Amino acid sequence: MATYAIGDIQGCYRQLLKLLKKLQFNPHNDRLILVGDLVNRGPQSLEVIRYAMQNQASIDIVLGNHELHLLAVLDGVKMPRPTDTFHDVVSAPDRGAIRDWLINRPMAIHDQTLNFVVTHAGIHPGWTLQECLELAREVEDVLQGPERTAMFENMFGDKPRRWRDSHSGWKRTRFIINALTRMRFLTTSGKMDFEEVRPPGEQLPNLIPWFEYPNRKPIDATILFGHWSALGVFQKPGLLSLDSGCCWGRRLSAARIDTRPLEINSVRCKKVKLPVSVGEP
Ligand SMILES: [Mn+2]
Repeated sequence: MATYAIGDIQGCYRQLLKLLKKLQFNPHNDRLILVGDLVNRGPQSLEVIRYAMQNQASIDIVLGNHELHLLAVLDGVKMPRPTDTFHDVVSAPDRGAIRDWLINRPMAIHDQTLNFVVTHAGIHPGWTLQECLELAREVEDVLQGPERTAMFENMFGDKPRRWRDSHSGWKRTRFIINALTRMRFLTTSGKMDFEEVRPPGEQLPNLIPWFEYPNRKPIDATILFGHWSALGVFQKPGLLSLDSGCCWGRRLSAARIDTRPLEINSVRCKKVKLPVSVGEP
């Protein structure tokens, strides 16, 4: 039995199958963690979701920003954007089952046996592991409860940018969602930034990657995340990022995470044609 993690698939179903074949992934024996953004940008969001649903006994996912956006569209709160390519999900006969499955997926996964924690974008530097898991749970409770649609109505926006334990209401929910699914950099004064997408080293001088933030609270587990295609596959003690820009014509990557050293495998991807041109990411 092996445990693998795969980065942002973004509707690239053929590349997913190619990578699983290369890994010799066996859903009856092995386990697979997907770091979110299974959907959108690529051509086959519906097939990716259905594959994860059909194999949910062996596949765990965390929700990414694109799943939350898709859910907001499925709930009728948001219109699809011109760049969205998940119309196959929106018009699928099983969209209700897909919505019900997605709203019951976690925002964070902590595996104590293998000692890793997974979120789509990372862990805010001001949070301990326990705080991160509790805050993720707060969002999961709203997603699974009667306030879900209201949450989507209040989810979009960049503020507040600074974490306070005292944040309450939708401001609090929005911050947690933004930190778990959209964060890349923070300013030197501790505000999350959502504009800069380039890799560390190319950013504006007042920005610091979340994982390099001074005095970041120690996390006693390896943090697995995606979302940052320009960062690519990136390994440091306690960190593993896996978004290697599949839909941007780069690679779809997997790590075997139950053995050391972590073994990385990947397959090449074609750049997908979007309905309107958009810059990476
Ligand atoms: Mn993302």
